[in-house]
Amino acid sequence: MKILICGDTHLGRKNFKVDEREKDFENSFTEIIDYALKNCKAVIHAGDLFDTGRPSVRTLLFTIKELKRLKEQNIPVFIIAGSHDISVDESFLNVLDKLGLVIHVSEKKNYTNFGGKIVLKGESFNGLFVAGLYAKDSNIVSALEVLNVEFPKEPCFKIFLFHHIISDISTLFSTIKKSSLPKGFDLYVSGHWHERFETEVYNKKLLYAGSTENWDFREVSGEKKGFFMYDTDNNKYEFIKLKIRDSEIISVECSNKTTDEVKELLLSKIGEGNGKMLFFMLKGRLKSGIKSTLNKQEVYDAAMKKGYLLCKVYDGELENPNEEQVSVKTRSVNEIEGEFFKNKGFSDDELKISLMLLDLLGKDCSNSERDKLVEEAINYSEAAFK
Ligand SMILES: [Mn+2]
Repeated sequence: MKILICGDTHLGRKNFKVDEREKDFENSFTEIIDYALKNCKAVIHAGDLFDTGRPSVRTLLFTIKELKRLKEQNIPVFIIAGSHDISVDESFLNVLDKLGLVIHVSEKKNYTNFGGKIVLKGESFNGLFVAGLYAKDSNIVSALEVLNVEFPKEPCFKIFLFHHIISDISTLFSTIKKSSLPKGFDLYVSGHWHERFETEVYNKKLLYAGSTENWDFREVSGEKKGFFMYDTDNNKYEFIKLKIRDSEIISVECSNKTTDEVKELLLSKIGEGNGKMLFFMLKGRLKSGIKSTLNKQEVYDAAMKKGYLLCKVYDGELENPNEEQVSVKTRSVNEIEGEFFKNKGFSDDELKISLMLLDLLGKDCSNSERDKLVEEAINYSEAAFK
C-alpha cells in the first residue's frame, strides 16, 4: 500500500508580512492533496497542521474544503497534534476528528494511565495501525519510560507518530533519544524539525519530511520542501519535491562604500522578479554614514516594480565606520553577556542560570518549547542552590 508522509504544513502562516505568503502555505497543502488523491491510500501527518492553536475562520474553511476531497475518496488522514496545533484548551484537530476529516491519534482517549504505566492505544483503518504522541515536551522522557503500546491482534502495518526532535538531529534542540521510542512498529514518522531527515531505529525507517513551505528566513536557504511516498509492501520510499515559491539570496560586500553607493549597488543587482522573494545580505564596513540611513524603502520599491513578491535587506553584519570592532563572529552574544555578569561578581551557577533566563527572553519559540526551557532553568537552580 502506498502512503503519503508529510508534516509541518503550518496552515495560516503568513511570513514576511505579505498576504500572498498565506496562500503559498495553502498551495503546498493543495499540491499534497492533489498528489494523494492520485497516488496513495492514506496520508500520515506528523503535526503542526496549523500555524496556531486558534486558526482563523478563513484557514479553517480552506482546511476543511481540502480534507473533504480526501474524505470523498475514502483516503484517511492520520494526524497528531504538533506544538503549534495546541491551544489553551483542546486542539482544533479534535473538531476535525469529530467531523470525520482526520483521525487524531494523539487524542486523550487513546491514553490510559494506571499503576504508573501509560498505555497508548492507536487507531486502525484499512490495514494500517497508527499510534502517536501529543507534542508535549515536559515529562516526555519519563513518559516514554513507562509507555506501553496496545497493538491490535490482526496483522497490519504499524506506524509510530511523534513531534519531537531526536538527538541524532541536534543535541541542542533535541528532547528525546531515538532509543527511547517504543519498539514493535514498522515505521517511525516525526515532525517539528523543518528539514527533511532520514535515519533508522530498531532497523526500521525513521522519517522527518520537514515543513512544506519556508516557515522563516532561515529555511529559505535550505533544501527544497516536500513529502515522502512510502510503499508499505516493500518499505521503499521517495521524497517528492513541492513547487514552492522561488527565492534569491544575494550576499553584498559593502566595504568602503557610502550608504548611497550601497543603495545604488543593490538597485543594480535587481533583476526580473517573476514573483520571487529577494533577500540582500549586507556585510563589510561602510566608508561613511551610518547603516540606519541606508534607504531600504527605495530598494524595496524598485524590486516590487520589477515583479518580486517582496524584498528584504538584512544589515546585521554591516558595520558602521567608527564602530568599535566587536567581533560578533568570534564572540557569541552569550559570551559577551557572560563576561558582563562575571564582572558583576556572579558565581558560576548564578551565571549559568542568568544566561538561561536571558536566552529564554530572546527566544522565538512555541509555548511548549518555552515551558521546557523554564523547567530546565528551574531544575538547574534547584540543584545548584539546595
Ligand atoms: Mn513546525
